[in-house]
Order: sequence, then structure tokens, then C-alpha cells
Amino acid sequence: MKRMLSGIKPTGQLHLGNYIGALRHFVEYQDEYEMFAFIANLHCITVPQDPKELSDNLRDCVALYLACGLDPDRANIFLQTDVRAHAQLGYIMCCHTYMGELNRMTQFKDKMAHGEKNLSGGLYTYPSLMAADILLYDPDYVPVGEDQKQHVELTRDLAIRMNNRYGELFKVPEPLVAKVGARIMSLSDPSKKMSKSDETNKGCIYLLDDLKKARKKVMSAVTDNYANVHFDPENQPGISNLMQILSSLSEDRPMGDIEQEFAGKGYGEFKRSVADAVCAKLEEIQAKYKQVLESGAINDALSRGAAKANEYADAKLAKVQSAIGMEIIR
Ligand code: ATP
Ligand code: LTN
Repeated sequence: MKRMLSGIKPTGQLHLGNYIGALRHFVEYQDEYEMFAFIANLHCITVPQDPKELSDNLRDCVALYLACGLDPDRANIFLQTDVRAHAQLGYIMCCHTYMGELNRMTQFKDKMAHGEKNLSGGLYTYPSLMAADILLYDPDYVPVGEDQKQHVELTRDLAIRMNNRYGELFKVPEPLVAKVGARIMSLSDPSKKMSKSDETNKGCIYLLDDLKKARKKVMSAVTDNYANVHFDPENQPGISNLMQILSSLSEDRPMGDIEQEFAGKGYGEFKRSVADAVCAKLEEIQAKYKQVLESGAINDALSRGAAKANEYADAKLAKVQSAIGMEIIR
């Protein structure tokens, strides 16, 4: 069975972009692949966090993994810090990453370009840690949204570099980016991706948003004057984004189908259908989320996931350290 690994960094509440771009694929793939899905809490602290909020977000992230359908009987779900080899291999990967490579990573470059002050060293070296997260498990595929593709490509380069230098250590993984929904845009500004760091809070639908609030966000989504439900991300980015959301939430319904249904109809009617689909999905997820919190399933899932993950990760770390010559042969 081929293996798959991915993670989410809950620096805030999970949103519809995370669900459509990443989480729903973890769920879809858990039967077909040996799945490792983790919560990247080391990555969270690359930017300042309020301790209580972070801890709540981590709990909610696991609860949402389970509520969205990840099943501890079929997938290994774990917290990054429960597997210490991530930090250890992360340091080793950092020592094999060139500063030129880190300088080219768009996430860091964007933050620099925005003039953000006091960016941490951890944020700068984060792609090396992400490479370790992946390479510890020799996955075949890494399902991610569009924004993370560059990091998986760096991971591939690092794997090849180390394999060449020390002999075969790592499988070289492939990023898996879906054709539809890999970049859900902000509802209030469709030129930006839907993101937890949305300051206005109008463009981002959180999975735990109150349904009325979520509906309102969809109904006030920025569109255009074409009065035509047509898939054209370049000229009609707002409408095309809503179409991607609707398609992703209705079993990847083809865009042509959606265009046909709404031909000659107003944007109001179209938005109502999108809002219905979003609210139905949120309602389903939120009901399960409540059950998960009440059931104690979180601790059980995390301890089982960590036990399995540690087995793989410890063996890989030992192999790497030995290949590099970091051990004393006694
Ligand atoms: P954010 O910008 O909201 O902080 P992020 O990409 O930095 O998000 P994560 O929350 O860890 O960090 O993202 C988890 C997964 O969700 C990744 O695979 C990422 O590519 C995907 N993802 C994030 N935002 C979107 C989006 N707007 N559309 C599609 N996929 C997304
Ligand atoms: N960097 C990712 C989260 C992440 C991840 C990973 C994703 C950390 N380690 C390993 C896939 C594989 C993000 O910010 N979305």
C-alpha cells in the first residue's frame, strides 16, 4: 500500500480553505493509502501565539480531523511534539539546506515584503522542519494546497541531496495538489487566498463559524458586474471562487454543470445555493465535532497515532544519524 502524509498548522481556527484544499483529501485517501495526518504544533510557534489560544486551537484541530471523517482505525493521527524525531531530524535537515534556498521560499519572502518586523529564525528555517516531517515516513505522496507545493519541492531536493551524499536514506515524495479547490480565495478579496490571518474576518469561513454568520459571509462575497455564472478565474475571480467552493462541496460537480444550472439566473440565487452547500457541510462537521469533544476520542486517537509514528520516525532518525557519522561506534 502506498503511503501518504500531510499536516496542518493550526495557528488559528481551521477554515473552509483548509477543508477543501487539504483535509477532505486526507479523508478521501485514508482507505486507499497508509495515511499519516499530523498537527504541526512546532510550526505554529514560528509566529507569536497566545498559549491558551494555541492549546485550544490544537484540540480543535484534532477534533475537526475526526469530525471531518479521519478515522483512527484507518489513519495515524498524531501531534508533532509527541514524536521527538521531528525536531531532531528538522535540525539535521536545516544543516543541509542552503540559505539561498530558504531565501526563495515565497511564504517567508511575502512576510518580509510586507515589512513585518521581528520575524523569527524558526519561520525562516521552517521549510527544513517541514522536509523532516515528511521524510521521516518515506511517503509516496503529500496532499497539500497550492501554497505548500514549493515546500514539498524543496523537500524533494533535500532528499535527493542527502541520498547522493550519504547513500539511499529517503524516498523522494510527490506533492499532490487537486485540480479544483487547491486555492480557495478570500470572499472579501478574491485576489488573496482564504486565510486564518484575514484581518477583516469577512473573507474567511471558519469550520466552527456560526451558520448565520457563514451564510452572511457567502451572501456578501465580492463578485463582478458580468451577471453571468461562468468559470473564468482571471476575469471573474469572485464568481469562479464560489463555483470552486460549490463544486468541491458537491462531489466535484463539473463547472459546466453549475454554469448550466444558473444560466440566466441572478447572482443572488447562485450565492444562496453556495451558502446552502456551505452551511450543510458546516452543520454536519459541527455536530460531529461536539460528539468528538464529549467522547474522549481525542486522547485515544493521539496516543495510538503517536505510538505508530514513533516506530517509523525513530528507525529513520537512527538510520540518518548513523549514515552521517553522528554516532560513536562502540
Ligand atoms: P493560512 O494561510 O490560513 O495560515 P497555511 O497554508 O499557512 O494557512 P495550514 O493551516 O497549515 O497553513 O494549511 C493546511 C493545509 O491547507 C495546507 O495543505 C494548505 O495548502 C491548505 N490551505 C490553506 N489555505 C488554503 C486555501 N485558501 N485554499 C486551499 N487550500 C488551503
Ligand atoms: N507547512 C504546512 C504545514 C505542514 C505540512 C508538513 C504539510 C507542516 N509540515 C508536512 C504537509 C507535510 C502549512 O503551513 N500548511
